Amino acid sequence: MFTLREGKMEFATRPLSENLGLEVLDADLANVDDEAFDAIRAIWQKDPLLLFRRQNPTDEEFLEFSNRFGEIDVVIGGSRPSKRTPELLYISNLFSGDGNLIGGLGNHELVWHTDQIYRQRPASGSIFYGVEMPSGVGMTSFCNTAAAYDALPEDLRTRVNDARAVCKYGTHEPLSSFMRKQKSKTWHRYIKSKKETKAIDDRTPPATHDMVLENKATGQRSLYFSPNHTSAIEGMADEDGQSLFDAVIEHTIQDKFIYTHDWRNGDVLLWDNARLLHHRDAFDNDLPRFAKRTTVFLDPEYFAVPELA
Ligand SMILES: O=C(O)CCC(=O)C(=O)O
Ligand SMILES: [Fe+2]
Repeated sequence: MFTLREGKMEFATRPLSENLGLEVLDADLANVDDEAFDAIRAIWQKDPLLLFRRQNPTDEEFLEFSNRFGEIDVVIGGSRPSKRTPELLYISNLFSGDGNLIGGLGNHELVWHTDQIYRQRPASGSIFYGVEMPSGVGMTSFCNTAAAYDALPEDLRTRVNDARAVCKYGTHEPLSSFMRKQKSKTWHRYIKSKKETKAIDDRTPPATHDMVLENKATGQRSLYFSPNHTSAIEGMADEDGQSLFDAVIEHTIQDKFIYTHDWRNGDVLLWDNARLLHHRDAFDNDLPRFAKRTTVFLDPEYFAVPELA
């Protein structure tokens, strides 16, 4: 049960792993008042990944909860917003009666990435409600880039501190040598029409971001990058940029910074893209999987926020 300490509401939590993640106990996201919200935001400030189990919010309740953190963005990449409510992204491999997929991202592997980094002013909080989720497959892993920043060797830290990455949605020319070998894993292969590919490219012009973010409230620093959406390091020749970027990726994506989530129906995960990378395994397309996601502009008074306006 939640408790009151010094007059303030607090939720009990338990760690999801040694590396990151907290499960918040006894919270009902359909019924969050100001006090409960303050308590949840304080926990999210401490840990980049929060899990709430056994949730069942209506769309209105889910949007209302998300909106407490800040304005909800309408995602403009290749994913599919719900037709009725564009702030709600459907992530699914299910088809509707008209033969179209009801959501985006299908059943394929999603390589390590951060959401929205390809926008100049990214909404950095992702709130993901797993409605119908197969267990043991299609698992989603998270990598703690705040812990990775703290563990940087001195020389790499100095090099990355001043670096700015040029980000382009699912770039055709990824900087990372790992991604260069995996070019077929970008979104391009899933979109058959040239017209749609061009439309996505046109509405996602390049953006440039500091590779190190700082939370002004807590002083915590984190690495901010996305292997699949980065095409260059500003002001650096391709070879030098690639050697820096590859070194940062190799340092960051290590088991000691990673938690892998095995989904259950009704799980809601809050992840902060300013402090996490994430990855999803492929899964058998016969298994139905359906989730709803919002993407929110987190408040810079409490969170590290890329590219403050
Ligand atoms: O399907 C998942 O588990 C994660 C999908 C994803 O990368 C996202 O919603 O940003
Ligand atoms: Fe994602």
